[in-house]
Amino acid sequence: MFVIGERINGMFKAVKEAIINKDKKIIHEIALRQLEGGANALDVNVGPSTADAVGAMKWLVETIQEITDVTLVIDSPKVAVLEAGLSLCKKKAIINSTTAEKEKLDKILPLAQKYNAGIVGLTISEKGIPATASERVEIAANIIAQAMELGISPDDVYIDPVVLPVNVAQAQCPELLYALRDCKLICSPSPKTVVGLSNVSQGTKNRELINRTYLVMAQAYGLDAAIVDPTDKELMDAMITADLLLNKNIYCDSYLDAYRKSLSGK
Ligand code: THG
Repeated sequence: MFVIGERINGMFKAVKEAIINKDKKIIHEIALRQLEGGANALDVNVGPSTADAVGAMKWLVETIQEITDVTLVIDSPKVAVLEAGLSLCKKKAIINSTTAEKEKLDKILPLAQKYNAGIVGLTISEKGIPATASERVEIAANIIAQAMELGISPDDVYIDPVVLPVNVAQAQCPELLYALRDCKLICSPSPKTVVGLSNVSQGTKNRELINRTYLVMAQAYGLDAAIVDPTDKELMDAMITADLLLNKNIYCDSYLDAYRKSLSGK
């Protein structure tokens, strides 16, 4: 599983304050804690209420790159903020995200091409988020077709079927799993799949339990990458164990330690 750390997000109070006060130390700490927990990449999102979102994104990307060269996932609904982040990334980045809405695809796919970046495609059309797996797959196929027209390879596209909170959209939880499975059949090479896991438990009790149970289920449906909290040790243990049972790591009694050691060796 490709683990994308979710914690550098202005929706969290500590990050919001760090952006306002230009406090690099806080951002460095949050980045390092996620990498120690097992993150393979870091999501970077300035949050919904930042005044100068372009300036904040530039500051976050530069600050993070002072201490790590890990892959950055530049997360914003605004094209100008995405480009500000991408232009500073030293390593191949991932754009998070476009929808299948024409206006967004027309602006964001050329950015992926220009910066040779991966791109997350949300299965959202002009009509919003669909209710069924098959509609999600149809929207995903649209995004991939448009990307391929620009010469972007399907395996640089991460389809995100959009996790919704179980307390408001319970029937969507299994539909998302079927979409993860069926998106793989759209083309060869297949697109990758990704989810923003923590959405599922927003506003619920038992958040951690719901998160880790759903992550393991999604892994069984073929999920490739997930935006998660890598500092949640029980979540990471469940994730590593699910990969073991899917025959993605070799079994030994100390497989949890072995997995973590293999990460720190990278
Ligand atoms: N898909 C893609 N990108 C995404 C999402 C997605 N990026 C953002 C988000 N969803 C994934 N990241 C988070 C980060 C935090 C939370 C959920 C998803 C979260 N935050 C607490 C809450 O809302 O209750 C905030 C608590 C606090 O304020 O301290 O749950 O789906 N491609």
